[in-house]
Parts: sequence; structure tokens; C-alpha cells
Amino acid sequence: MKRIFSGIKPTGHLTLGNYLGALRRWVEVDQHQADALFSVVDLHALTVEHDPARVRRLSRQAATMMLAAGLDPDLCTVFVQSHVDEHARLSYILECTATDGELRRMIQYKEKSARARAAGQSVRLSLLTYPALMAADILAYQTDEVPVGDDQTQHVELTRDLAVRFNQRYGHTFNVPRATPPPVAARVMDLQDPTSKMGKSHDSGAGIVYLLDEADVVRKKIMRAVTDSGRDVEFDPENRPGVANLLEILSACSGGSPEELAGAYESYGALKKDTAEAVLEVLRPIRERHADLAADPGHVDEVLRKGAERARGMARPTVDAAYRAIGLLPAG
Ligand code: AQP
Repeated sequence: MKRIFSGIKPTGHLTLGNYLGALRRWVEVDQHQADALFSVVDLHALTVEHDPARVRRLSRQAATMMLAAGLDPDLCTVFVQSHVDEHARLSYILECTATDGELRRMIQYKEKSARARAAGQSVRLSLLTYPALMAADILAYQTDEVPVGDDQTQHVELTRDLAVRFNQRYGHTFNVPRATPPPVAARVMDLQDPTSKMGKSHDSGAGIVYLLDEADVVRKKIMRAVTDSGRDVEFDPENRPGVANLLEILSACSGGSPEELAGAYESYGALKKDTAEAVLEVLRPIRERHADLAADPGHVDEVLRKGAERARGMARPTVDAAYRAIGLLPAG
């Protein structure tokens, strides 16, 4: 059975982008077809300015949302990254496999370090080494597939390079994984700035649909989405990114290709109205399950405890093998 690993950073409240770009496929496909591990990757939330209490709160909330979205702990492993020491252990080994130049070329590093500097903040070293930790997350489990939105494919490419390099230099240790972006909504864009990704840590609240937004808030955000100067509803992501984004979201929520859907609308208003209702239809059951789960935090903790135990057992042999292969003396 193939092995799948993916994760969510507790850097903000989960968004429609997280759901359509990642979570939904984990729930509907991956957990049924593979030995799948899904993690709240909390160590990654420490690479930029953070508030400790908020990260803790968001970590539990992300885990709760993952279960509310439909991950079933009887079908897959749900856990928190920092509960499994093997991630950090392997990350160091992969830092010793990667080069400084390779890490500096990562688009996310360039963008986030520029943003931090512009805000007068220092850039944490972990922001640079982040892809080595992400590679460790993936390689520790002998992962075959990494279902991610296309904002993460560059990091998965680097993971592949590191796996191949390590295997060639020190002997076969890691499976070489591949990224599997979703067919639609691989990148849901911000409703107020459709040239940038809808990201949960971004501060354009009005452009981001959060999974726990109230129905009237969702309607308002979608009805106020920035569209383009033309009047016809056409699917043209390059020249009409605002309308294309709405068509992608509608397509992901209700079926039909964005191109076909474009032909069915004569006004932006009607497109927005149907998109809002389609989104609400998708979010309703998640919100209901979330309310039940939030009332029983002990259950979520127990799922995470068992998940970490299982993940640890799976990761340890590979990480121990990597330590031996690279030349470290085994502990007695
Ligand atoms: N807008 C999106 N469209 C499609 N997929 C998305 N994903 C995130 N945003 C979109 C996918 O969701 C999974 C978890 O994402 P994450 O926690 O790594 O990223 P985020 O929500 O984008 O959080 P941040 O902190 O706002 O991220 P960055 O680092 O970009 O600033 C991933 O599979 C991701 O592809």
C-alpha cells in the first residue's frame, strides 16, 4: 500500500484554500487509498514571529478542523509534528545533505525573508532551513506521495533531490516521493488580491474565507471579491484572475470545469452568489462536526496521542538507519 504524508501549519485559522487545495482530498481519497499520515506541523510555525500561546491554541484547532473535515483516525494517522522527535532528528541530517545555495533559492524563503526585513524584523535561521525539516517530515515515513497545493511543490522537489543525493552518497535509505497537486483549486487566490495565494497567515482578512466563518461573513466576502474590469464571464487566469479564481472555487465546490461554468453566467453578481452558496454547502457539515469536537477536547487529545505513538514507531527505523548511514555511532 502506498504511503502518503502531508501537513498543515498552525499559523492561522484554516482557510478555504487549505480545504480545497489539501484537506478535502486527504479526506475523500487519500485516507481510503493509502497508509496516510496527516500532521499539524507546529515546528514550522516557529520560523516567523510567533506568539507561543497562539501557536498552542491554533495547533489544537487545526487538529480539530482536520477531524471535523472528515479525517478518520481509524483510517489514517493524525498527529502533531513536535510530538514525534524523529522529525527534528532527521532534519539535522538533511541540513547536512542540503546546500546553502539550494535553500536560499526557495521562493517561500525569498518572499518571507523579504517581508520580515521590510517589517523591520530579523529573519530566523529556521526560515532558511525550513525545507530540510519539511523534507524530514516526508522522508522519515518512506513516503510515496505528498498531496499539497502547488505553493509547496518546490519544497517537495527539493525533498526529492535530497533523498536521491543521500541515497547515492550513503546507501539506499529513503524512498523518493512525489508531489501530487489536486486537479482543481491547486491554488485558491485571495479574494481581495487574486494575484496572491489565500494564505491563513496573511493579513487580508476580507480576502480570506476561513472554514469557521459565519455564513453571512462568507457571503459578504465572496460578494465583495475583487473582479476584473471586463464584463463577460470568461475563464482567463492570466488576464482575469479575480473571475478565474471564483470560477475555480465554484468548480471545486460544485463540479463542472471552470471553462464550462464560465459559459453559464452572464454577470459577475450571479457568479458570486452561486459561488457563495456552493462554498457554504461545502462548509456546513464541517462547521457542525467542528462544534461537536470542540466540545470534547479530551477526544482530540487522545487521537493525537495515539497518532504520535504510531508515527514514532513508523519513523524511528528510517531515522536510525539514516544516522547509521551518514556515519554516526549507534547508541549502545
Ligand atoms: N490558497 C491555497 N490554495 C490551495 N492550497 C493551499 N494550501 C494552502 N493554501 C492554499 C495547501 O494547504 C496545505 C497546508 O498549508 P500550509 O499550512 O502549509 O499553508 P498556508 O495555509 O498557506 O499557511 P501560511 O502560514 O499562510 O503559509 P505561507 O507559508 O504560504 O505563508 C498545503 O498542502 C498547502 O499547499
